[in-house]
Amino acid sequence: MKLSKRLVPMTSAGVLQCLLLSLLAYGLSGFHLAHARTLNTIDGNLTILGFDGNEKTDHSNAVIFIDGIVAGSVSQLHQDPPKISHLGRKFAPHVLPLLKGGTVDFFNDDRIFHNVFSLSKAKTFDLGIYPQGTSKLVSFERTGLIKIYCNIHPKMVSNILVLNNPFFTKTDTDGSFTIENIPDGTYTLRIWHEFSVAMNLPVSFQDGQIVTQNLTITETKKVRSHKNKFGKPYKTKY
Ligand SMILES: [Cu+2]
Repeated sequence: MKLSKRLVPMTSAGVLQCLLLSLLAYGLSGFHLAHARTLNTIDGNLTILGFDGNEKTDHSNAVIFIDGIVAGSVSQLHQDPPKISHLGRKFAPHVLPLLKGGTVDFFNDDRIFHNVFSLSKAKTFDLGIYPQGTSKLVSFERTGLIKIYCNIHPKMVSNILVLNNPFFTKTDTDGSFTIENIPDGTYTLRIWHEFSVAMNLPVSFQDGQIVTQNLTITETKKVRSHKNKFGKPYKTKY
């Protein structure tokens, strides 16, 4: 059968029908675009194995972050700076992931004087010795690991991991983690832990996916003693 190539003049009802179909098509494509922009989530559980290969009871203090996303958000910079407490001769938190350009409030809430210093490449500073109730702010402009120490008490240690984008989190005691609002793309998922070798693996997201990734790392490094701010051994052991 031959198809007619004759043009048929459109009636007003035909024009209306055509308009409705166009609107419907536009609406659908608009929905599709909005859907494509839906952000993604990664969640999962991290298991930490000790030196002996046995599972630890505490799976916290691992930093899980996504490398390769250009930071489009600086919202974190407008929040109150996170605090590092000195209470009971301990820096707390022991691990702090931080967006590049962020500030940390080193707050001495202990009953004794403390010092805060770092000789790390990404940030070298010395806040001097200061008493209870005193705060000192430090900004971190370069990415990397910054080891924080007290020049009086060698056991006071904190680790600040300065990162390029806000897509990071820290594991809870049970090892659970979630990172939300991740744009579509293929990136590198990185896992940092003080006593393990860094782990990297590719991860892809598309159309509002929830990617579940269960991970296992093993402790291979032990606590190392460190020098005081003058590069000399500590005289005290507490
Ligand atoms: Cu101290």
